Amino acid sequence: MAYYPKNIEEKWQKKWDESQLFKTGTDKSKKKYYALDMFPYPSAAGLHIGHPLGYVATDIVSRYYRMNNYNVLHPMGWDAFGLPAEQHAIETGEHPAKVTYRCIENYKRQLSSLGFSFDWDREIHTCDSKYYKWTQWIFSKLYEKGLAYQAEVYVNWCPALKTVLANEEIVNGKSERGNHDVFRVPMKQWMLKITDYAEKLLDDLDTLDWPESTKEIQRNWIGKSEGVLLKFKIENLAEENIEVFTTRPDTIFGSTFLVLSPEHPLLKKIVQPEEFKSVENYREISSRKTDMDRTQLNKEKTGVFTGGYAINPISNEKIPIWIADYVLINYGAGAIMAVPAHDERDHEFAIKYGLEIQPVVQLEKENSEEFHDYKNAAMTSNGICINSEFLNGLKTATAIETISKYMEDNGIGKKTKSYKLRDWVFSRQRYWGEPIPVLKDSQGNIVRLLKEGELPLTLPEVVSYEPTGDGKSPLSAITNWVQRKNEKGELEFVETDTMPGSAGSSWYFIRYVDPWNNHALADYEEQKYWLPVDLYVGGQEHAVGHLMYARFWTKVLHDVGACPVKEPFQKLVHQGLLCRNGSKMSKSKGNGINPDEIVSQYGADSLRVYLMFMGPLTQTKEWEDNNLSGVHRFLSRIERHFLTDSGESLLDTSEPTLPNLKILHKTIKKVTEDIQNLSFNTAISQMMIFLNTVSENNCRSEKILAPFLKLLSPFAPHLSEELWEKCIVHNSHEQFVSNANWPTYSMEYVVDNEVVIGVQVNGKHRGEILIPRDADEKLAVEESNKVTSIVAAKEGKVVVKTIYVKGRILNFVVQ
Ligand code: ANZ
Repeated sequence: MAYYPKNIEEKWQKKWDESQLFKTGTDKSKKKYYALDMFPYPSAAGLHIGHPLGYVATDIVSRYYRMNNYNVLHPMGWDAFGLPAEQHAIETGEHPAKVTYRCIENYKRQLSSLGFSFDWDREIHTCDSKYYKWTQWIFSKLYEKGLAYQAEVYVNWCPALKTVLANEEIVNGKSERGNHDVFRVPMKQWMLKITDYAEKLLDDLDTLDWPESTKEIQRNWIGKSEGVLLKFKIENLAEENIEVFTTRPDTIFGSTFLVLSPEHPLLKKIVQPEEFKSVENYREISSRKTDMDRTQLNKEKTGVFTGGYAINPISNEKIPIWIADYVLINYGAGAIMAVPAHDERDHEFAIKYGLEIQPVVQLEKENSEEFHDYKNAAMTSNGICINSEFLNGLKTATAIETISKYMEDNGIGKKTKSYKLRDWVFSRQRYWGEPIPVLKDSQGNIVRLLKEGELPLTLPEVVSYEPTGDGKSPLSAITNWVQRKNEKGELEFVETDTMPGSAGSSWYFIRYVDPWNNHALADYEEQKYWLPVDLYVGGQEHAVGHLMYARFWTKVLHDVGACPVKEPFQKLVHQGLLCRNGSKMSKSKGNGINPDEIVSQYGADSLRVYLMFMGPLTQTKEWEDNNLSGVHRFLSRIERHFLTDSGESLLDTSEPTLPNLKILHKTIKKVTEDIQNLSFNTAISQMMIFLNTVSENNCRSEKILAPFLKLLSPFAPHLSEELWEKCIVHNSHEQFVSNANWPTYSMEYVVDNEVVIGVQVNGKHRGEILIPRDADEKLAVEESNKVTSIVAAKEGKVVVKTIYVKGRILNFVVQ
């Protein structure tokens, strides 16, 4: 009888379900463990093989902690709002909810077939109004705290999709979906002031057990710079100043022109009539470029002269004002003092347009090769000021300090911090998202937010899912939903923008703690017990977006007293990429793997063990069909070690022998530690060694093999459960191996007390002895006297010297 998993896997999934084995524990005197996967967006394509890679890992950990008597929270749910379902609705007319729930059903079937120990009683759908009531509530808290506001901002407008896109939704300047053109246009949007939390988001990274590379990505995304905000007077425009942000105020004497971003608000006043046309033309061209395109260092710099001049506030020299799209409106002050001698971009720009270049920093070491390459001076940030009047001779750091103070004292500049982090554009002109709970008057002014008792503000039915041509959400066409009469009989208008996809996923980990609460987003005491998440597993592609937003919301909720923790995810792990034939698996490349096929051919346990055996969880790994069969054979061999061909138990109740006890205890130790370190591949290797050893020793002792099944069960839960039932359960008070107690090891079997060492006579190997590792020379010699080959080699000779190295060797020098 070959190992045929299909029947036993379905049988155990049903039994676990019926006996509610994985229901989250409620006895708060126990320790807790919260193991979380990034919940999926249920796409029509179904589960990708990359999903179970992370899910198996958290499932093993969850099962391990359950068996160690922890309360384990291991939930699953759905990131269910989003563009694909809506696009489908536009194309087919089918309600996005319908297609979403159909996809969810398929995902759930697929996940269940893999034997995951999720507590399905806590399943969350972000598109369920019972859930998004609280997403809306959080929005109102953000609003009350001044963290949600409306502003005209430059957004990525995609005319073909008739919607605003997030930066993440744009690839190479085109919409990720459909590859359409994207333009930068100003539009009134809801914004969340994540920048208010920049400092906290930066500082608290140090407290997290996250991959260093992800923390670094977040640090760069927040992009803190310290510098000076400096005012330049404008010629013939006394009432205005141009502000620039610079991190190198020490180079002020080398600033030979100013550059404004093409979107700069003062541009209208500065530009001279003869330059109108070229400026307008240039603005139009740069509006098509994304920030990414504009800031790439290797892109050729372009720009135009405005006709206007500014006055350098320190040297009082008159310098021309240009516009160029390498200067971003959203960073610093949206304008720069160009220092072409020392800034690479400014240098390229000055060369191209024939602008003056004035070196003001020199390298410290005159003899160094780079000395004459003045461009390098400032970039290495350890030069000496030249051509800079009272700064001459000062080292860069001191010069920055001196001139900053001078600027502050003279009211020209102000020390400041600047962040690359931008406020979060929080509105979309789409149907399939959380309605923003705001009432406006006929002029579009905000009247008030809906109160908690008025939430949820649910989505109405619409006739068309298409955004209106002027960029409004399809909700704006539903007059009887949009218009309401207040007590005074006046008309009020419901906001028609909806929230972006990342809203619901920014707090779902809190809801799992208490998912059916109607009075709060989750009970505070429950949160105190369960949060933060102990282990969060998901892809590194979320290093900024989701992982930054979730941290931000958690901090805000903490500050309004709704959440006890400041950080949501204590430990974060990214599973590695799965490749096949050398490239990342994907549907479009045709090298994908459908988990359903693997499950029906090899079984879920084989897939689970194989995914973990491929290599370290976090590394990129290559899919090999042969190795999958190898893992399947390993599980078959386990089955045959326990059962006869007709499925009878082969185990006996004999007392275990020492070698079998040793391999068992070593295996318990290794598997235990490896699970704690998420080193699943090495845990599996050890279980393979175990199987080889007990097979060679023909060991069928229940006392050895029952604990082994416990170790195996987080990895291959179905097979373990089946063998437990057939071979162990009649002798055990533990009905399911899945919630049996995790085995413990004792050091006496783990440490190898005895060693075999070679014995030489005059340097020649003559035999071996088995002695305690720390045996003294006397005992070693005594033992060697019992070995005839050694005794024979010494026969009739005199031992002149005995050399003994503990645990290594015994050598007799004889004459
Ligand atoms: C003069 C200067 C001289 C600068 C020099 C650099 C080197 P980080 O460190 O990334 O914050 N800058 C300021 N605002 C900008 C904007 N909106 N778009 C593009 N560039 C901008 O960079 C700060 C530096 O980037 C600032 O310091 C400014 O150029 C430029 F040898 O001022 B610097």
